[in-house]
Amino acid sequence: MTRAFLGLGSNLGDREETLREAVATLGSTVRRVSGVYETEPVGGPAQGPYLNLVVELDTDLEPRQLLGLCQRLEAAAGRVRAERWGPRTLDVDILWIDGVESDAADLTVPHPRMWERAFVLAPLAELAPELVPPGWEDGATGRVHRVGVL
Ligand code: GSY
Repeated sequence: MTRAFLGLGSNLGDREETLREAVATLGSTVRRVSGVYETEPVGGPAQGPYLNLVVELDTDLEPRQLLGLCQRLEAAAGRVRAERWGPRTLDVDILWIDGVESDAADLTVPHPRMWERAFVLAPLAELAPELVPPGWEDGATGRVHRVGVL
């Protein structure tokens, strides 16, 4: 079993319910779930605020199988790939997998932009502070506000 962290975000439809269903689908592989954060959109066109959280998994899936699972969760939430960095019902990113570094075009692990995004670092810091650079609050992009738990 390997520890992995996924970042989930939603800014269309019933955001909280979408996140709840995705976490429920991950089932017994879920070890811990961070708090839920209301976050300012980073990148892309003008769009509404996101709800973001991070999930810690204990998984026996290979990285590419985990990527497939993330994509199936997005499809199940009705995600339509209309616009790069545009609004979406659900985004599921692999952030980190213990012991894995991958530079493939479709699978970069650790996630290449996670270190500069407050909507990733704030929830990740709750679960794995050792992965988060000290002083990240000063450099990370986007305002975030913890609104509770799922
Ligand atoms: O990369 C994840 C999708 N996404 C997000 C997000 O989840 N939260 C915020 N706050 N901004 C975002 N921009 C993109 S793209």
